[in-house]
Amino acid sequence: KQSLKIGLIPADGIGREVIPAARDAILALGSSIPKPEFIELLAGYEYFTRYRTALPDETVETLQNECDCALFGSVSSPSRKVTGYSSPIVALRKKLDLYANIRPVVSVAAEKGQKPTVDLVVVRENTECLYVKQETLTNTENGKEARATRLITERASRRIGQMAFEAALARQRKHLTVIHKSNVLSITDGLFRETVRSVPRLPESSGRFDGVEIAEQLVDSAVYRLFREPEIFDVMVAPNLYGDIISDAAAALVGSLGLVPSINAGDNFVMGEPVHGSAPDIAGKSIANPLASIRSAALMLRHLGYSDGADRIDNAVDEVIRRGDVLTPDLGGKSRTEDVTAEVLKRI
Ligand code: NAD
Ligand code: K
Ligand code: MN
Repeated sequence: KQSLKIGLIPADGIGREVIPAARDAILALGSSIPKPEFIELLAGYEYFTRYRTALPDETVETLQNECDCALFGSVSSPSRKVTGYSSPIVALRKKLDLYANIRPVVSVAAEKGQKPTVDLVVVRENTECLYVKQETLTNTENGKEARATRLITERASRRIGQMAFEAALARQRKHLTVIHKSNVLSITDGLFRETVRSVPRLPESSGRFDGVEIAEQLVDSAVYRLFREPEIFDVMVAPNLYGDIISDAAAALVGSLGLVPSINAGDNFVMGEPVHGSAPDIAGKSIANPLASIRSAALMLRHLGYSDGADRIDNAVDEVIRRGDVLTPDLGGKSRTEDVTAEVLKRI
């Protein structure tokens, strides 16, 4: 391959401050990957306030027709209902069929070579559950009544299950925990649980997952155990909403949301994205932690098979965290976004 075409969608808030850091980390790899070509693309709430759409067709079409992969920053989705607005990241995941959201949460060991205490991967289903966003509001004699559809399909549960088993197989412990609440939601979560558990018995699995140990945990007690004994988890697979919540919770264990990367992955496309949102409380101050985005670039490259480049970025990030003298305020430091980025770049 001659070049790697990478769509950049910074979107809103700190997304615009951290996506340039991810771009620069990729550029710093030089000739160890195909020559990167970046294509800036628009989306987000601010774009919506001007043009009445949060995701222009041109952005989707360019991603589909021209890009090999992409990096997404973060979007500011308002908590109240805004007529005509719909989250562009939720839409992109569906439009590009990026059905898996893979979120490694790893603490950095104090010394090189030491084992991290938290070392897990959340594999989150990325297209359905409550995020199908089918909500209704009706007036009843007892006041308003709001309802939401929660969709769980066998197809989506099977393919996220397959992705999770693959993720577990690739790791040293080969341990997979299925997260659900089927003691209460026996039909929806029951289908998720059953379908994921049956993946090793599918004909196409042909025994390849025999070495993966499978466990399960109700979502509430999973969060409890995550805080008390995070080392018991290796790969966790969950429906969309639980996976979203668990990964933010796990981020607290490693010190900051500003450290946790993800990829949105499908069979034909991958999009790196920091787990955090647009952080309006710190946006515009140049103190956002760029490391989650830089790690997302590495994760994206690893998914595409450029593991040497990914290792170089990850090692540089780990070293900056381990040294601890140039960090953003979320990690107790006093440095600015661009200083942390520069520290990483000179180590790549
Ligand atoms: P958030 O992730 O934006 O912020 C939560 C807290 O973590 C804040 O205190 C913030 O300052 C801090 N934080 C997050 N990222 C950081 C970083 N890189 N460096 C330092 N500190 C960081 O979550 P929120 O405040 O609940 O949501 C804010 C907005 O982001 C909302 O509009 C929400 O809809 C949106 N959001 C978008 C995405 C996405 O783009 N995929 C994900 C989550 C939230
Ligand atoms: K994000
Ligand atoms: Mn989230």
